[in-house]
Amino acid sequence: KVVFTDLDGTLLHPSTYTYAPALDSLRRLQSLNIPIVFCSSKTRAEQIELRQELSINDPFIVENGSAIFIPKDYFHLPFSYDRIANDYQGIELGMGYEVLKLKLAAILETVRAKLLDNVWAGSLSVRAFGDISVEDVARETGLGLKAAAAAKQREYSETLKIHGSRQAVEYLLNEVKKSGLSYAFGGRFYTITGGNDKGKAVKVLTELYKLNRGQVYTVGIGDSENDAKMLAAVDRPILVQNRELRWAKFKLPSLNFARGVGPEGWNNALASL
Ligand code: 2M8
Ligand code: MG
Ligand code: MG
Repeated sequence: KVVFTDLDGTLLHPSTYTYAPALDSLRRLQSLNIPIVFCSSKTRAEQIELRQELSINDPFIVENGSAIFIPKDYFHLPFSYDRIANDYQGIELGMGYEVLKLKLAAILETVRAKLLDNVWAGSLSVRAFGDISVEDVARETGLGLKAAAAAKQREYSETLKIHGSRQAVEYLLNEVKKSGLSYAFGGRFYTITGGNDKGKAVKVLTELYKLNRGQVYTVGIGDSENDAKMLAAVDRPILVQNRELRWAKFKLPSLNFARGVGPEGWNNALASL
């Protein structure tokens, strides 16, 4: 078995970011040597911090499927890796941050011009984590300053806080898609990437597990819309409850619904597995 897990709102509580309620199941999986693969919008810096805290040594997927990092000597790779970062071999599926930012700036310029010209548009405000201070990211997210600084270390994606009329927001998101970029809603913010998604990264990593370890049974666990493609790519997809005690709306056959918000749902779902 391999467990692919989202972080915010799933292994981590949607408002407090605690993983404490999940620890029983997490330790049990570790004692059974079942890999726990993070698959989140979070950056490499954020995920490395959490992996160290939890003594997790498996590969991880960053920035919404933008790149996979694999500890050296964990796998035999049938192709060469794209980069080495810390002690990890990185496979890059997404667009680099600099190029992405240029594209995004061009899109925002077009959108702003269009909105100025149109009475239907209403208001629009867009704030990018890359452009605001550590203090502002901390305020927006509820993260501490150190964690907020790690969230700002983006390599392949930008997090946007978007406010505005429905028409304006839809227009912006549509322009993002038209430009060949992708967006995913993670509960509070939008993550913009260069056309990649969590599903593709999970598929690549699953193939590597099969190649190196034979048959694998994959479990995926998430809480929101941006987990849809990850959940569609696994054998056993599970949704935990969000902060409103509801399950995100999904069109996916054979989905499993865990009772409990975030890490509590995580603990329940993986205990019964
Ligand atoms: C952003 O990610 C969340 C979901 O994972 C979102 O999109 O709503 C990212 O910026 C991430 O790096 C950051 O840690 C998180 C903080 O809530 O927000
Ligand atoms: Mg989430
Ligand atoms: Mg996430």
